[in-house]
Amino acid sequence: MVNTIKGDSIIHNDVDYSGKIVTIERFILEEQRAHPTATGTLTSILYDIALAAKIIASKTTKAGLVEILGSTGRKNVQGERVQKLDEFADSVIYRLNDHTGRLAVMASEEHPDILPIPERYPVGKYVLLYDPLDGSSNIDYNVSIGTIFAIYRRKTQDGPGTLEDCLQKGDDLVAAGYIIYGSSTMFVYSTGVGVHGFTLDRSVGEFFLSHPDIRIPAKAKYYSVNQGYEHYWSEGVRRYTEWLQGKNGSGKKLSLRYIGSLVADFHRNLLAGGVFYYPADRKDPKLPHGKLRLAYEAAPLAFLAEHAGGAASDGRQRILDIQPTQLHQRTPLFIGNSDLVAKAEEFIREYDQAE
Ligand code: P6P
Repeated sequence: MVNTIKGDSIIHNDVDYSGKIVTIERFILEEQRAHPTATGTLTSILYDIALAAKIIASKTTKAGLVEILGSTGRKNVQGERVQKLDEFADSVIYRLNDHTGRLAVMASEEHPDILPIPERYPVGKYVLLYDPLDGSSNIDYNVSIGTIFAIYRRKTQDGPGTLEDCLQKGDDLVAAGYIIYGSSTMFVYSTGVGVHGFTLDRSVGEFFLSHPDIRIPAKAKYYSVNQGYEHYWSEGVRRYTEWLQGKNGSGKKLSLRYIGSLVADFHRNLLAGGVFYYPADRKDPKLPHGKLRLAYEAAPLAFLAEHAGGAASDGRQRILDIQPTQLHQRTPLFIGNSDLVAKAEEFIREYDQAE
């Protein structure tokens, strides 16, 4: 498949989109046509997620106005306060997908166990894992937040989907993406053939192709890490950060940008070039592997990073090679420009004890 942008023409999968108003539905359908064996089921799942995104976006842009701010008073499996918008996003995504017959099982950051398809509905051949509203602690401060999703084929043959279906390596992803609810609402996804961004036009309620074939710029501009935890970092991570800052004659000239909302930090680095990292640190003995979750945060974003020409590692191995053993397991994450991710692995290899 050839994806090229020549001058002002946009050609993807040999379809020339120049000058056309390309909705997400049209683009996904064209992509489906490029896969002769495609049945359209994956296409429909992506439509359903795009619809969920429009519904969630309708609330995130008014969060300050409607009674949806603040916390439900409950705590999720991570022990974090569940914000009302979290709960709303979680139920919208589940309810738009539980009856379609396209999924065998789901799993969400907000629920301790897998989410079975109700017995009254048929099961399908795909698995959907999602973080309904990542960065939700930022909701009350009007900071960009996001939804992250990962789609696999089921591994079990039939019947209700199982935990095994949800514990798959990122290398086996068939599609992944995120929605960022910020100054504009964008839907960014990949099915393994390029990474493509769509921007929501609220006036018509449509996502339009705005960022075809996203590639991480070769020259990175930013590094993104919570410097407030510096004293908890390993020697390797500390030296890596100094290298990124241009100390000890590294010659790097990167600016620090850290929003504290994973999707927003990742999105900026994807478009501008940079590296985001949330390393293992010693600030919380209960979180020896850092704060971010593998299944529905690190792995789907790693899939996108790689298909945009970048890389993602836990500091020692490729994120997509990690075989999950628990649904909510956490992982250190270094993600962005390949050379910067490789450099992180180099410092960790040289200065940190192997676990
Ligand atoms: P810290 C938000 O709560 C989140 O899960 C991610 O979106 C974000 O990257 C990270 O936590 C920020 O964590 O410890 O830097 O506040």
